[in-house]
Amino acid sequence: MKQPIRPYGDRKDDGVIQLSFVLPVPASEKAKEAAATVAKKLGLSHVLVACMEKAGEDYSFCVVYGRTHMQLDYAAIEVPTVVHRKHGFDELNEVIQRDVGRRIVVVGACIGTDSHTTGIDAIMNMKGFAGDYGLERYPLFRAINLGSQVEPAALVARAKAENADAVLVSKVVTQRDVHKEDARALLDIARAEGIFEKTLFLFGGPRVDHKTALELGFDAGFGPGTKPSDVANYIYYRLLERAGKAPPPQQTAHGTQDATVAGTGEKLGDTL
Ligand code: B12
Repeated sequence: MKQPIRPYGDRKDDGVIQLSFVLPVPASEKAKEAAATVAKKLGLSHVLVACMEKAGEDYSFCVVYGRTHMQLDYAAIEVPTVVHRKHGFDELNEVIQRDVGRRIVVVGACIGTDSHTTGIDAIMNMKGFAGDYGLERYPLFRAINLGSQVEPAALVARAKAENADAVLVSKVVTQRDVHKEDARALLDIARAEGIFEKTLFLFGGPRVDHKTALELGFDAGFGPGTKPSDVANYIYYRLLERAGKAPPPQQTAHGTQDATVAGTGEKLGDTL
């Protein structure tokens, strides 16, 4: 069934949207008219330049309101998401012991020239993120965090040497799509080194989503708000899948949480 929607600002379906952008000219009445023209050329009506500020010597930053008649069918939008059942900390360790029978080895890094380690640290370091323990804290994970500015070849080499189950790749800087370039290079090296097929490749960062990661050739993508337990559970279930084992029974001593979409906390019920 169709579900038509339209953006709105004041009253539902009024079509009002807000744009902000920079023009490479000093702030002035003429620059305001140029900003309004940009909005009109984008197809907006009832255009209002709500604010224009100096942004450096020869630049202006502006906020513009306008109306669009565009409408879209929300029901027709399909987005792949990482879905998995979610076990609590103790229970996950128990089921890994029971079903995998050894520690799961993960090797991660922030690759290329990127020095933003907080994302990969949030997932891997003992302390974790948002009250959720990192992978180092799980007795049934062996988490090797190589830190920042790691060349893709070095990450692949370490993963190969450790016989890693999963490689965790983080990229924060995305200017000129460098995140995609580095990510593709890493997978090419993994293929050449013969570890691509047998290893899980997870891609994460503020501008990464599951769809992008799949398009690049990764097994999954994780964006802002991802918790280490999302990643731990995802890896466990994918390893079970790859081993051809059925998902384990739903309940154990500690109880089983509902499945969630990684990073959103959205409940999905028993999907696995
Ligand atoms: C802190 C910070 C820095 C610190 C980093 C310190 C460190 N040790 O990490 C320092 C000062 C070094 C820094 C430097 C630079 N920075 Co900086 N930095 C930031 C800042 C303020 C916060 C980033 C952060 O810590 N986020 C918190 C973490 C927890 O969030 P996260 O990375 O999204 O991680 C989560 C998820 O994405 C996911 N995740 C992430 N990775 C992975 C991996 C896997 C496998 C999985 C499963 C999940 C996962 O899980 C995490 C937890 O939920 C941002 C702006 C902002 N407010 O976001 C700019 C920002 C990222 N920096 C930016 C820039 C441009 C730079 C510099 C290039 C600036 C310069 N000209 O020198 C340099 C780059 C240096 C380099 N070589 O990389 C830009 C990037 C723009 C872009 N899109 O490319 C930003 C967005 C600022 C901006 N608005 O311009 N920066």
